Amino acid sequence: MSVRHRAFSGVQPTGRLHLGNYLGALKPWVTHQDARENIFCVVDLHALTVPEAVDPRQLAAGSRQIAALFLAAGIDPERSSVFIQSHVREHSELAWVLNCVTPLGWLERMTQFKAKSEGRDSVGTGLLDYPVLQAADILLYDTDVVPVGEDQKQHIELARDVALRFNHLFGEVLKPPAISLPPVGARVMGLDDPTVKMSKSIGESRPNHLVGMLDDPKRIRKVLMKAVTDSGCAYAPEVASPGVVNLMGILSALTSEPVDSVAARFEGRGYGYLKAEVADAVVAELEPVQARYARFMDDPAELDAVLKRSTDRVRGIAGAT
Ligand code: AQP
Repeated sequence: MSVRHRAFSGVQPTGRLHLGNYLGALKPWVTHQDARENIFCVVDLHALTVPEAVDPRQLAAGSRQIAALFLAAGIDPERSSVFIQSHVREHSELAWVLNCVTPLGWLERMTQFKAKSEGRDSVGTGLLDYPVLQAADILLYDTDVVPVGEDQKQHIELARDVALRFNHLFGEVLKPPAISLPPVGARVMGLDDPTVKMSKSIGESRPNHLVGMLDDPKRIRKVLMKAVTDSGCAYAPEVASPGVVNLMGILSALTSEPVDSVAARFEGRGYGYLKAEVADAVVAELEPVQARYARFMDDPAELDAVLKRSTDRVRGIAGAT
């Protein structure tokens, strides 16, 4: 009998989930759901690392909403575990143990820490320590593979290094994990500025930056039709501008049509045609997700039951570690 690889991944309950979160994480989780044993976590403790962005009255409700979105996206709770990080205390406990073996210099080098701490008067220790808590999340479950977007590559490499260092000091205890990136959609760029990653925090102040997973079709179409491109009409991926490459990547990730084929099909036509087709594909993909989300939110008892079953299941693994 073949042993199935175990996958672990998480999403922070901060802001509204967007197309980048969906194509970089949720959709690939669903695609590979049968091939792996899956543990998916709403990482609410990670959200505390930027405390000024957290409304304590909203955190629990926001975490449930993200869990409902996992399910609405197609995660089947019979085949995959879906739970909230702070409900399993071993995440914090292992993070402390791992803190004690992680050199400070490793954390100071993390590009996400540098970007998120830049220009701030005061930075909480939690922001620096974020990747160690993430390593604990992963290593707690003997994870083989971590399906994430490209922005998480450095953090997953750090989790590997922490596991290897721990094992070097104390013997073979922790399994060094591998990263799994989707072939397209691993880095969805901002629609108003395709040189930066689509990001929840930027989306809060710039309305045309992102498409939210729960946005209505009218808004989705409006934002995509306004997406920044260029004044030409070049589609070949090696010469197309970043905005066009981004739109073709979104279409390819949604329809599985290779980017080269998308480029060939649109050659000689204006970008408006590409934008309209991307908008149709995004609406067609998200409408059923939104309908299922509404059903989960209408049935809090069912959502609670799913979360409890998963929490009980993963606690067994976490406790053993
Ligand atoms: N633009 C993206 N393209 C592809 N994948 C992405 N992910 C995030 N942005 C993109 C992936 O989504 C998963 C959840 O990540 P998270 O909850 O940690 O979200 P985040 O990285 O905090 O998301 P943002 O939007 O980038 O938030 P801020 O603005 O707070 O930094 C991960 O697998 C991530 O790779």
